[in-house]
Amino acid sequence: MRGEAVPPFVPVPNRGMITLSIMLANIMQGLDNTILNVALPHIQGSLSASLDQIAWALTSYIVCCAIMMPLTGWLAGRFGIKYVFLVSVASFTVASGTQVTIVNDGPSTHTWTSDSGAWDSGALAPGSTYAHTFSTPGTFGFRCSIHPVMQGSVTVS
Ligand SMILES: [Cu+2]
Repeated sequence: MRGEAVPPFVPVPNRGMITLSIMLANIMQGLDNTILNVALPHIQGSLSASLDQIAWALTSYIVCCAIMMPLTGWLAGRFGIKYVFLVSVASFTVASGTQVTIVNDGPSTHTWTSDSGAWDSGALAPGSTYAHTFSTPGTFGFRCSIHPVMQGSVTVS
């Protein structure tokens, strides 16, 4: 580097938007780091898991981070920083899944039952909610098992 001329300043188009997108991706990563710790007791309760069993969720997350950190540098050198960044954000968004929450705001009890048996809310009293996360794209039919006339479908793209 000694003796080389400093390259002239080249203005970067959309510098603000580029900065903002990188900041948002960093915030997303930071949230992802902490959200599992916050959600762990709730996940443990939902799965009726012991402390040893649920600790594996954190252990596997840490192992994945340990694998991906050095790999990111290699991938960025091989494919380019911009491409690796875009693929990372896109795959994170897809892998996060789409959660649908159904609210029974009617006066009678209903169920939200999948036609394929993938989910079943059980009896939903008026005012109660039920959430299901769709991890694969497709169209999923559902019905109310109390009132079989009530049918519908959810399309996940
Ligand atoms: Cu019903």
